Amino acid sequence: MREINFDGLIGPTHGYAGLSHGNVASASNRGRVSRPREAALQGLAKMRALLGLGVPQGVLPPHERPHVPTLRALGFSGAPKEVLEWASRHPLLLASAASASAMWTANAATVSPSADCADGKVHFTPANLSAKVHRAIEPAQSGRALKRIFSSAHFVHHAPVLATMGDEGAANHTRFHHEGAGVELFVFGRSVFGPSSGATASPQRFPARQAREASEVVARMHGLDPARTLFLRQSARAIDAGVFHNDVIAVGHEHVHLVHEHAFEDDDALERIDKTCADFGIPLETVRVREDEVALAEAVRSYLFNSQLVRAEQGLTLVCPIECGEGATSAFLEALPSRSSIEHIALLDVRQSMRNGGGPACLRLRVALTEEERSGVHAPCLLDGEKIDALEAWVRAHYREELTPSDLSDPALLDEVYVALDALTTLLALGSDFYEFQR
Ligand code: SUG
Repeated sequence: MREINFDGLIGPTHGYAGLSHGNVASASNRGRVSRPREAALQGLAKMRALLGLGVPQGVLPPHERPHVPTLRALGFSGAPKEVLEWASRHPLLLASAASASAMWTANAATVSPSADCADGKVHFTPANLSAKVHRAIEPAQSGRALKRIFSSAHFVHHAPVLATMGDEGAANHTRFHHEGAGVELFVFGRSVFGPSSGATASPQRFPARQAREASEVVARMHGLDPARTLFLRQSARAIDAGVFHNDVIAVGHEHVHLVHEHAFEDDDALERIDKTCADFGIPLETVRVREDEVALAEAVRSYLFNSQLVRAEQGLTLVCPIECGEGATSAFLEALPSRSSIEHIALLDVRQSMRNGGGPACLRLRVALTEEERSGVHAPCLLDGEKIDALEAWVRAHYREELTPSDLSDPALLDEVYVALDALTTLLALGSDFYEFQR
């Protein structure tokens, strides 16, 4: 079994609208001029770097934005140009319908590898992302893309969980494994039926997005073994510090768990993970990061825990955002290889995405597949150097250098996006009915 990272290709309307209350970077960069071309090229450079490390890489296409059907559903009627003009008088709604947030594919779905699922198939559940208006419009297109790319009999696709049960996908899901079946950890911040028993605190400053009940639905749908599945509550303190997903405060892969001491609400959380892994022969190595090494605020600044932990040709490697090269995080990383089985540290520049609170790990969806399952994946979405060259040329041909909030109602932008996405469906052989505007 081999893990493939499916990165979201950053879309042409990448911008900073401050849409994610609780996400410190999103709020603090609101209104800033964005650089869509640079953003997409940074994303592609990350994919190339991962390939260079010997890690297989796939791509998920951006969504159609501004999404005119959403604007119509919000009451803005008329021809597309009139819709944009009317919506421009409601900037937050227009920005929501134009957001390129589908780039953060760690939120596209939860994926369970076949080894963990009762029927021996790979299971996908698109996240409903119901906590934020701009993200709640993603699940339909994400589900369509996943079905198109993973379409053989090896794959099972579920509907998103009921929207009142907030589900943010793989960003709150970690899998530990050694050989064969793994242990799957789901992290939630709230319960839809009120505070869950044993909870000592609720966040005061920022909302919790993930509902425990949603994680439980996903685990049942995927046919996971309850003995190998854990549901743990994220700490209110972390959420209030700006940790809006668990992947902002912990990262796990194979038998290694890099985790902040304040990630979980319950004191025995790490012990429970350890014990469950031990029960199934997984020799878990927990790297518990203390507050006095990397404070929560520093973790949110540097995005240390939003690094990708990957099995590279050179050994276990932590692929970090370039912001980790400064401050207390930098000192911590220098010493990390001497205290863990993480052998190498790589720093990558994804600053355009980082300014929206999206680090390297947010930009990818992990899909672990056997050789046979991999042969059932839509091959044009699996990358090699040549395909990345072609995608870079596509970005250079179609993306604007800069984008301001007022550009979102420019009818020319809509035309540019349609031309670009039409060309992309050819490049990735996704068919001529992949996007709604094509139908
Ligand atoms: O949902 N930011 C995203 C960042 C998602 C990060 N994903 C993971 N942690 N896996 C979010 O908060 C900001 C968009 C804006 O403000 O324009 C935004 O949606």
